[in-house]
Amino acid sequence: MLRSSVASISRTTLRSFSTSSAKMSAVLPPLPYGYADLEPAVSEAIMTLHHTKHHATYVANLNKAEGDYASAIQSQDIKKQIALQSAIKFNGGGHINHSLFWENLTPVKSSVIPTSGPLFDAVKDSFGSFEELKKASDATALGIQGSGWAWIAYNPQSKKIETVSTANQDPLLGLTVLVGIDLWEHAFYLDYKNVKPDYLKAIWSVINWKKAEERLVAGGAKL
Ligand code: MN3
Repeated sequence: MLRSSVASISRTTLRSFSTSSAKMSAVLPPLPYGYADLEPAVSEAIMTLHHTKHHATYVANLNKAEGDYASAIQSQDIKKQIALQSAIKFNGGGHINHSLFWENLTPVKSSVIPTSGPLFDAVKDSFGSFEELKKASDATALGIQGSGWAWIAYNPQSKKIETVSTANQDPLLGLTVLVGIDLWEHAFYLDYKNVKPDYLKAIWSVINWKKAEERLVAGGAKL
């Protein structure tokens, strides 16, 4: 039984009904904090650009591609349907990934690594400690060639936490996302230039471990 990362975001976060057309369309979710609230880890400039430009563009392009896809189904244009699939994967993945990412970040003062509970137990069981989890997560993130995402995820089959990466905007399928880390240059270049280890150290200081634990429990971890 495979689980999709989509399952860990509520449908209302990703979509809303448009009353005028009664069509479903993706919407840009608001950040659960202010644009400057992740400083000094992530600057207000990056957060503003990343959310209002990058994520907003994935949402707009996803809606355009899905609208075109619906038309192509109506006109039974199979070639057009096939041609649209990469745009749906790229922009749909971008929307899913960023929606997960914003929610698994939090201001430094509320980023507290747990010392007991389901997430603590699962990390201890899979990695020994949060320090070892960070080492594994960093190694996975630094192993990405080009643009992509690093994930800390729960595998419901092995019942272990794993660190994995996906390329481009590919969403993580089959595992429950606990934490996503954007490794596209637009996520860090303004603040950290090419020094990815400094970005990874900073992002670790703003991880929302409460959200990660909620996702772990919702993902079916029995601990
Ligand atoms: Mn991004």
